[in-house]
Order: sequence, then C-alpha cells, then structure tokens
Amino acid sequence: MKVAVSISHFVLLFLSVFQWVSAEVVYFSIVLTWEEKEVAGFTRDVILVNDSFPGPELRLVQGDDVIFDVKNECPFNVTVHFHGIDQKGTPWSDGVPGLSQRPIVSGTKFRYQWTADQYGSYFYHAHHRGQLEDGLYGAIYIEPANSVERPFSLLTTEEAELQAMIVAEKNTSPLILSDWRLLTSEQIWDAEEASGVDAYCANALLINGLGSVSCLPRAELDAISAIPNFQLILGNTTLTDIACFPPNNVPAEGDYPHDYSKLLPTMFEGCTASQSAHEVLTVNANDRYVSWDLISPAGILALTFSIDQHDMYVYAIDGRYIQPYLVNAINIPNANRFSVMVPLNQEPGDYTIRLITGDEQQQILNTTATMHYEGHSEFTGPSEPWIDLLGQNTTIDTIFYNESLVVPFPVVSPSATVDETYILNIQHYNASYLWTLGNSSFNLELEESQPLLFNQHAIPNDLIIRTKNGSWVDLIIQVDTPFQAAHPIHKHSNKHFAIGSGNGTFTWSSVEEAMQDIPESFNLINPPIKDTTAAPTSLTGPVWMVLRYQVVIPGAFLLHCHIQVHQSGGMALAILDGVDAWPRIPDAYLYDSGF
Ligand SMILES: *[C@@H]1O[C@H](CO)[C@@H](O)[C@H](O)[C@H]1NC(C)=O
Ligand SMILES: *[C@@H]1O[C@H](CO)[C@@H](O)[C@H](O)[C@H]1NC(C)=O
Ligand SMILES: *[C@@H]1O[C@H](CO)[C@@H](O)[C@H](O)[C@H]1NC(C)=O
Ligand SMILES: *[C@@H]1O[C@H](CO)[C@@H](O)[C@H](O)[C@H]1NC(C)=O
Ligand SMILES: *[C@@H]1O[C@H](CO)[C@@H](O)[C@H](O)[C@H]1NC(C)=O
Ligand SMILES: *[C@@H]1O[C@H](CO)[C@@H](O)[C@H](O)[C@H]1NC(C)=O
Ligand SMILES: *[C@@H]1O[C@H](CO)[C@@H](O)[C@H](O)[C@H]1NC(C)=O
Ligand SMILES: *[C@@H]1O[C@H](CO)[C@@H](O)[C@H](O)[C@H]1NC(C)=O
Ligand SMILES: *[C@@H]1O[C@H](CO)[C@@H](O)[C@H](O)[C@H]1NC(C)=O
Ligand SMILES: CC(=O)N[C@H]1CO[C@H](CO)[C@@H](O)[C@@H]1O
Ligand SMILES: [Cu+2]
Repeated sequence: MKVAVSISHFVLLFLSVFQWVSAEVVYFSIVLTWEEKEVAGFTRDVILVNDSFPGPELRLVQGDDVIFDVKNECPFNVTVHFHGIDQKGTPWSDGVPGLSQRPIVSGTKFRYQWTADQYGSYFYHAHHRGQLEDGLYGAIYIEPANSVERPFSLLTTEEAELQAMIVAEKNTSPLILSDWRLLTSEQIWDAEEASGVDAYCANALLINGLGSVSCLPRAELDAISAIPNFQLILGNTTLTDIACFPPNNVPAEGDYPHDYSKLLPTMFEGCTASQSAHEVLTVNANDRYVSWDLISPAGILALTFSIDQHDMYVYAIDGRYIQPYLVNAINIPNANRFSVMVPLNQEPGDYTIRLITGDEQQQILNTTATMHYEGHSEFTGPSEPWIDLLGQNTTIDTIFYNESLVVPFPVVSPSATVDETYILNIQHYNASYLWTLGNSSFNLELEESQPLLFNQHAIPNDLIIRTKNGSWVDLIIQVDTPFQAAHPIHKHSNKHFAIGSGNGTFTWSSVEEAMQDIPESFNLINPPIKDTTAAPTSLTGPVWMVLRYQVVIPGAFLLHCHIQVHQSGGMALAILDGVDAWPRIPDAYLYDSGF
C-alpha cells in the first residue's frame, strides 16, 4: 500500500564564514479529528490523521530538519510522540505530556521540530492517556545518508543482486501491524477503574489498518484451553469466546478486589465475526526483492509475522542495521520495528501473510493479508504456512527469529563499566490495573501537570531518576509478578544496549557483581541496540533484564511499558537525562506551542 503524502521540501542555505551548510527542511502538517469509522468490520470513534487510519507516512532523508505541525480538532487534549527519534537538542519536541510539553488543547495547534540524525524505521503515535489505542499512529522512514554502510554485501557478492537489494531498500514501505479494540481507550479506562481489572484482551489484529474479527468455534477454544501451558493458567476455566483468558481465576490479575459486573461487552468476551477489507500487497518478481518495515503500534499484544513459503532477511531493528539474518517468522513486541528483505523467488501467485499472537500470550488471535505477484500467476494456492494459529512450526524447516542471534552492523560495544545502576521493580500497585516501575505509580493525571523539562519538581521525586550527562547507566528491570506477558520497555531518546536477561530475582547490586556468578547471562561484546526491549515472559516466577545506555542527550525522557493499559496504569518513570547539561528552553515552547 502506498500512501499519498504531500511533503513540501524547502532547501535552506546558511552562509557561514567557512563553508556552505545545506539542511533540508521538511514540513509535515496533520489535522487530528475524532470521527466514526469502520475498522475490522465495526464502527466506533477513531482518531483520524488527515482523515486516514493509520496516518500518512512521513518520509525523510537522514539529516533533514522536520517541522511537524499538529492541529487538534478532537474534542480532547492530545500529544504526538516520535517513537525512537532521539530529539538531540530538541527535548521539548518529544511529545510527552507532563515531561516535555503541556497537552495540545482541543482546537489548538502545536509545532514539533526535530532533526532526523538517525536512519531507518520509526513511527509517530499518540502519547496522551490511552489514545494510542484510538488509532493515532503512522510510519516514519528516514533514508540513510550515502555515507552509512549498508549490510547487503554480507548476503551476496553478485553485483545485480546487490543492486536489487539496494533498490528494494530505497523503495521500502511500512507494514503497520497492530491490534484493535471495539471500545475506545476512555471506555476501557473507565471500565478498568470501575471493575479494578486489567484489560488485556484485543478484538482483532490489523495489517495497515485492515482486518476482521474472527470467532473460533467453542470446540476449538476448549481444545486449546486443554493444552498444558494454557491449563497451567486457566485451571478449571476455558478461554472466552474472544479466545482470551477470562478475568477471574487468572493469577496475572493478582489478589485485588474486582467487580466483574462493571466490565463492558467485548472487553473479555462477546465475539461477533465480521468480514472487512483485507490488505493486498503487490510485488513484482522482476524486482527480485521487496523490503518492508514491520512496525508494531499494538497496544496490547506481541505479534508474530510470517509470509507463506517465503524467507525474510531481517536487516535492521528499531532503525539500526544488523547482520542480515534469515527467518520465516518473527515475534514483534509492541513498538519494535523489523526491516525485512524478502526474496521474490517463488512461483508468481498469491501468498498468505499471517499475523498471529501465538501460545505464549493471553489471547489467540490472527489475521491475514495477501502478497500478490504482479502479472501472470502460475501458482493458484492455497499457500503453505510456516506457522499455525498457536505460533507452532508447521514444517521441520521453519526458522523463528531468536534475538540471541542478532549481531548489530557495525558492532558497537557498550562500556564495560557503568556510573549509575537502577533496579526497577515491575509489580501491581494496589490494584490489578495499576502498576509500578520502581517505587510508586505514575498516575495518569500527572500528564496534565507542568512539564518536568520546565520544572524539575513538578511531580513526586520517587517517579524521577536524574542522570549526569556522559555517564553510563544500567536499568535493571525486575518483573516480580508472575504470569506476565513480556513487558516491552521503551526508553525515550537515544537507543540502549540490551545486555542481559534471566529468570529469577536479580539478587546482585550491579551487573559487575552478577557477571562474576552468571557471565553467560550477559553480552557486552555485540548486544542488540534498540529503543524498546521486551522483558522475558514470567510464566512461573520472577524474571529480569538489563538495559545499558550512555547519557548523551540532555532532556526529560520517559521510561515505560509499551502495553498501553500498563502505561496508563502507571508503569512509567521519568528519567531526567543529563540534568547538569540541560539546554535553555526556547520561549516558543516555555510559553507557547512552538510557533
Ligand atoms: C493534511 O491536511 C492538511 C489540511 O488539509 C494539509 O495542509 C496537509 O498537507 C496534509 N498533510 C499531509 C501529510 O498530507
Ligand atoms: C488539557 O490540557 C490543558 C493544558 O494544556 C490543561 O489545562 C487541561 O486541564 C487539560 N484538560 C483536561 C480535560 O485534562
Ligand atoms: C475452579 O478453581 C478455583 C481456583 O482453584 C476454585 O476456587 C473454584 O471453586 C473452581 N471452580 C469450579 C467450578 O470447580
Ligand atoms: C485465521 O486463521 C484461520 C485458520 O488458519 C483462517 O481460516 C482464518 O481465515 C484466519 N482469520 C483471519 C481473520 O484471517
Ligand atoms: C517443528 O520443529 C521441531 C523442532 O525442529 C520438529 O521436531 C517438529 O517436527 C516440527 N514440527 C513439524 C510439524 O514439522
Ligand atoms: C536462541 O539462540 C541461543 C543462542 O544460540 C540458544 O541458546 C537458544 O536456545 C535459542 N532459543 C531458542 C528459543 O531457540
Ligand atoms: C526507590 O527506593 C529506593 C529505596 O528507598 C531508593 O534507593 C531509590 O532511589 C528509589 N527510586 C526512585 C526512582 O525513587
Ligand atoms: C553530553 O554528553 C555527550 C557525551 O559525552 C557529549 O557528546 C555532549 O556534548 C554533551 N552535551 C552537553 C550539552 O554537554
Ligand atoms: C527461563 O525459564 C524458561 C522456562 O523454564 C526458559 O524457557 C527460558 O529459556 C529461561 N530464560 C532464561 C533467560 O534463562
Ligand atoms: C493507598 C495504598 O494502599 N497504598 C499502597 C500501594 O502499594 C504500595 C506498594 O505495594 C504500598 O506501599 C502502599 O501503601
Ligand atoms: Cu513510545
């Protein structure tokens, strides 16, 4: 799907005494409206970006300066965050209410300005209350500068094939993979507050905004419920008709008061099948390769992506190259991006693209799209899947993506020692739907407070970490509550190294100490470099992971779980990076909306 985008390019030339510096300024302006729209076969209110869902793609070249104007015509406050964009020198454009700006009031405009100093696949999305789940998201692609070395020569030495990959990358397009609820984010939040329950079920999966609601027959739901992994959690209950764990009798909800009578239909049960439009992605075998940027703005579930009978070379993660890695199915945690190079080497025809949730999560959902070879079709299908509805391999040859095998390109090693270590515990906080990442819960109402960037003391101190510019920091994320889906932890601003993970409780006071006992649990040589890293799933007990980063960009940045209801429930912490070197806030942001 190609989205029509109107971007005006202006070349501004600045004359300096020594040289000409040219910087391209890209203007991108959007209008947000709150309108009824049919998604997955059901009509509900949706945040539309210039009348579309998902929003239009923002396409840039590395080095571009961006002016991103938002006009809020929704009847509520909003903000827009640029996921993975580091905001070097522009921390007031990060889009986080209570940290970097005041919310954009209904009927007003806000101007975000930042420089695309990195390359690759990113996305913009709502960052106010639960509005990510109301449809405000769109792709960002930043074409790498010519000076950035591409990793494709690791795949082939044949010049024509290499050229085909370079051209495919240049023409890369986003595939937005998401989950969808039939209720709005405020309906869900109100029902969570009234019932005390954490709302962890979706209603449909979408590919580029398209998909349908499907309802599995009761016999199949019961058969899945009887599988040992499911039994462990379900006990004497079974999956609901939306193929989700029921809210009662599930250990993940913890031992807190609940009023199930306050739940709304479709939150945990109430399945009505629909037949809605289905995404068709047309490819041309003469191109030899197609490149797609898989982007997950999903609010709830991790999503597994696979193309029948086709291989995929993952060549970048979160907008950073890796040594290309051949797989057939990728599990994508919320907010991660995987750029894949797909060889178009099968009989021309139609092949099914599958998006599923898999058996390591609380719900079984799927949707499909079609990869259609342009022109004469020899193959009439149906195509052979690599994976089934539960995410199990259907062939002996299926290769699943395994993050342990990722090698960044080029390799960059983190510092072997750190200056600061924080151990942050993930737990419920006095209710199933309220959470902590640290010592207390980031109350949703704090989004309306004065931004920390303008006043460091605007919110309680136990929700704040302060770091010194230039220092190396370890964030040790400890998940204490059992039976948790893998919490995808996102650090705003610059990327981190995912240096280690393990089962149990992190009983050491630092990584250095832990490495004396369990060196095999860490990688300080060539760890993955990302902006969002999922903790391991905690099926039977506690788990932990460590994110290491250097503070290089001063500003007030959020660390949070990218499962939207967890973030709304308080699983977030403000990191005041490089407080000793904060920039002066321009008056246009301190007192106004950036204009
Ligand atoms: C969005 O709509 C506005 C107003 O109609 C228009 O000026 C702008 O160029 C559009 N933006 C994009 C990205 O299409
Ligand atoms: C919307 O944001 C403004 C500040 O930008 C704030 O004063 C107001 O209370 C917010 N409205 C709501 C309903 O939270
Ligand atoms: C199901 O299991 C729960 C927890 O073990 C127990 O409290 C409940 O009585 C059981 N219900 C039935 C119908 O057996
Ligand atoms: C989900 O998978 C089933 C079984 O593979 C398939 O029949 C069905 O069409 C899929 N549902 C959607 C919405 O694609
Ligand atoms: C799935 O993979 C496992 C491990 O390679 C293999 O033993 C099994 O036979 C495969 N399943 C199918 C249906 O091919
Ligand atoms: C992933 O790769 C690592 C390193 O080779 C290996 O130890 C681990 O078993 C693999 N995990 C899975 C699920 O295959
Ligand atoms: C959490 O509490 C511990 C122990 O009192 C303290 O050392 C730590 O700094 C606190 N963390 C935050 C983020 O306030
Ligand atoms: C912050 O630290 C980084 C790394 O040492 C350095 O490159 C940068 O210039 C510093 N920023 C400021 C504003 O001092
Ligand atoms: C943790 O334990 C699970 C289940 O026993 C196992 O599959 C997984 O590989 C372990 N993970 C780590 C990081 O040791
Ligand atoms: C009001 C209340 O119950 N607060 C509790 C919330 O949970 C934290 C951590 O478990 C307790 O310390 C508070 O007392
Ligand atoms: Cu984010």
